[in-house]
Order: sequence, then C-alpha cells, then structure tokens
Amino acid sequence: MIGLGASGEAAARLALSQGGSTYVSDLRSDASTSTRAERLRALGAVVELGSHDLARITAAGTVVVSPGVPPDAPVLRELREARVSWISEPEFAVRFYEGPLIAVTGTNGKTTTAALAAHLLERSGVDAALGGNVGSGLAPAASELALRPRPPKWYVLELSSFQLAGVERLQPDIGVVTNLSPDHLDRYASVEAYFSDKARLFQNATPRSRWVLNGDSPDVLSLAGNAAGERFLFSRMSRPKRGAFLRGSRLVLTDVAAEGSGEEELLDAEDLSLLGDHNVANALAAALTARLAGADVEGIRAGLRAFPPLPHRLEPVIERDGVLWVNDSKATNVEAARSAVESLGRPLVVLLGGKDKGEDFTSLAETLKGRVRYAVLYGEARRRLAEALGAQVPHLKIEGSFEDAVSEADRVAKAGDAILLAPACSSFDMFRDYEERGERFASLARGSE
Ligand code: UMA
Repeated sequence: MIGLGASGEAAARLALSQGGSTYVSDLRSDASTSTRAERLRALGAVVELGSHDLARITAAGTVVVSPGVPPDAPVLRELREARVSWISEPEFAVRFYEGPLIAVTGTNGKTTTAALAAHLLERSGVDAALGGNVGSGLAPAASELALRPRPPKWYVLELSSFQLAGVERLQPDIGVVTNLSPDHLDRYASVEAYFSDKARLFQNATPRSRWVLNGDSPDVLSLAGNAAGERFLFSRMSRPKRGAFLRGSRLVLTDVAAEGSGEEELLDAEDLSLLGDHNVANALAAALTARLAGADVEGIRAGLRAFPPLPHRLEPVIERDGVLWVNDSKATNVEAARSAVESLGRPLVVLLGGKDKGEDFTSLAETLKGRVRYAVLYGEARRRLAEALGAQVPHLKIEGSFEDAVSEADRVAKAGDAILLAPACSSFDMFRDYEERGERFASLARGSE
C-alpha cells in the first residue's frame, strides 16, 4: 500500500483481514501518520514511514496506491520503469464487495448526490452503505465498507478521477455522472486528460449496466459515448424519455420504476432541504438513482425534505448583525464557486483565493458582476484573480493571512449581505485541506477565534 492516509489505512486493514502479508509506506512521519502506523503494526502490517522500499513494493502481488499520490511522484515513475502495475484503493475494495454498487462521479456535486442517494434508500428501508471519496469524517474509505460484518443491500461510492485512474474491474450496477467542468489542472496536463480518467467509470459497461447522466451536459453525454447499458437522464431544462426532470418547479420521475411505468411526481423544488439550482440537479440525480435501486416514492419525498446540508457545502454558519455567513469551502474550482454565487439571493461579499490550480478565472467576473458587492482576494491565486475581475467587480487583494481576508470581509459587509467563502481554488497554500479552511472560516464567523 503506497500512502497512509484514510485510504491506505482502510486498504491495509482489508488486506490484513484476508490474511495477506501487508507492507505500507508513506513519505510522511508526522504525528497522525505515526498513529495510523502504530494501529496497523498492532494488526501485523509492516509499516515504513519516511521512504518507500521499491524492492518490497515490486515483490508484492497487488500494489494499491492512495489517490493523493500524483502520477509523477518518483515512486510511481520507478514502478512504471520496473513495469509494475498498480490499482486504486476503491478498485481493491470492490473485489471484496458482496452486493451491487452505485458509483457516483463528476466534477461537482458528487458527495451531495452520493450521500443523498444513500439517504433516500435508507428512508425507504433499503440498507445502503456510503463511502469512497466523501471524506470530511462523513463516510469511510471504500475498503472500510468491505469490512462490514453484514454486507449492505447497496454499496454507494463517490469516486474521484484520481481513484478512477486506477480501476481495472470495477463495474457499477448504476453509474452516475453529475457534471463535468475543468478541475485539477495542477495534476492533469489538460482537461481532456482529466475527463479521460472520469470516463473509466464506463470501461466495464455491460448491457445490464444502468447509467444516470446529466442530460443538460453535452460533455457528460459524450463521456458515456456508446457504452453498453441503459441510460437515464436527469435534466433541469427538458423532459427526458426515461429519467428525472423539472415540470415548472416540481421534480418528476418518468418511466424509471419500469419502462412504461409513467410519471411519478415527487415534490416542489421549494421543499428541498438544500439551497441552490445546482442542488436541484443533485436532487434529481439522487432521486433517480435511488428509485432505480429500489427506493419508494414516499421515502424519496421524505428524504429530499429532510436531508441536512453537508459541512463545507453552501453551509449557513451563523447570522450575525444581519450578515449571513456561508461556508462553501468545498467550492474548490470555478464552476462550484459560480454555482454558489448564483444560489444566494442576497448582496454578497465573497472570499476568493487559495492555491492556484491554473484554471481560467475570466468567466467568474461575468457571474460576480452585479451579484457581488465586493470580492476579497487572498492566497497564492490573488493576483490572477484580481487580473480576471479587473474593473468589473470591486475587489481588494489581501497580502496577509486568511484571517486578514475574513476580517476585511467582515468590515465591508452590511446588514442584509451574505459573506460567502467560495474560494474557486484549493486550500493547500494555507491549510491542510478544504475542511480545515472551512472550519477556520466558521470559527471566525462565530467570533470564536
Ligand atoms: N504520499 C507518499 N508518497 C508520495 C506522495 C504522497 O507516501 O510520493 C503520501 C502522502 O504523504 C499522504 C498519502 O500519500 O499521506 C496520500 O493520502 P491521500 O491524499 O490519498 O489521503 P487519504 O486520507 O487517503 O484521502 C483520500 C482522498 N484524498 C485525495 O484524493 C487527495 C479523500 O478525498 C478521500 O475521502 C479518502 O481518500 C477516502 O476515499 C478528499 C479529497 O479532497 C475528500 N478528494 C479530492 C476532491 O474531492 O476534490 C479528489
């Protein structure tokens, strides 16, 4: 196992449970990695921190790689030269699953859609186990699900492109693609290379496969290409032959339960517990997926009304002096930040910035114009963001810390405004991850820091 984060620990535990001899290595040796190492050693694994022993890895029957290890990492270059192949952690996990799999990918909305689909199944009395890329302490790595004492009725996995890059046999019974837009250009040479890892969802398609696809996205439809299987579309714009759509403001399923079964009306978009148009699309996708997996209409309705917002995803934190603070730290790319800005019906002070992943920011200016009273730009990407916004959106570049940026937003916000953290960038210039960034924002919002 290469890498000892959540994926590495879970995959090693799964391998050990099968009685295999297990070697795990990680370049880090900080406190949390050492704690994981101790836990695995106690179970019988050989764990090495600080370096990767190539001879040991090369001799292994199966090599599993954590998603955070980039393809150009020296250890993977050396394995390529030695003609040793490897798989991703979910690929390893599904080899031990005893039941059908729902796999959800896409650029944005995949956590909400996967978690909501599992929730709708549970509300219908169907045992669904959620895992994969979800993170945030909300759900475990894919391998943990294989360790459950009793298999669930459905496994529901969120899969990132980094995880799909290493699949071989993974074969979803229901595969879902929420949407596609540029992302992770710090890791991929081109948008096409990023999309082509996403397309690996379809590589083992059979006539029995069922695909839930965004009918409003030509990119998603072309990603599926002519893969075998039945297609079900969700759309906010038009009524598909079979799938989920909006009639006025009502969410409706059509011919999903069985071919020719007709329409099933769910509820009004107003009654969804989640904010924003992008969440209407996520709700359509999740309802369609859950119905295909056997959820009933009553369970779906109840679940769509009750599902709580996930942390760091357009999450209202506090209303203080008439200003609503909203944490969308998970908006780590331009498209996600645009959706967030379009979702809130208040004048906005928006915090943008972080690690520059090389995305084109020019389209942001168009969305922000008129909606955003003031943009506070911080972190590594601040200069490129300032160039993109130009004279169209009032803004200020903060040369200092994240705390300085938040206090500037607090200073300029007026009663009736929302202060929105939707950075359009990843967090790694200042934080461990987007969760730490969101938590810092939330505690500053509450005035507890
Ligand atoms: N490492 C090495 N050698 C190297 C390079 C890295 O040993 O040459 C080590 C690092 O020191 C690190 C480990 O490899 O300890 C990599 O760990 P990881 O980043 O894969 O972390 P995990 O804790 O296993 O988390 C991963 C996902 N993280 C990433 O893809 C970056 C989590 O997704 C996921 O929840 C978890 O597996 C379980 O499936 C998080 C994420 O941010 C939420 N995902 C990205 C996103 O959603 O945009 C893709």
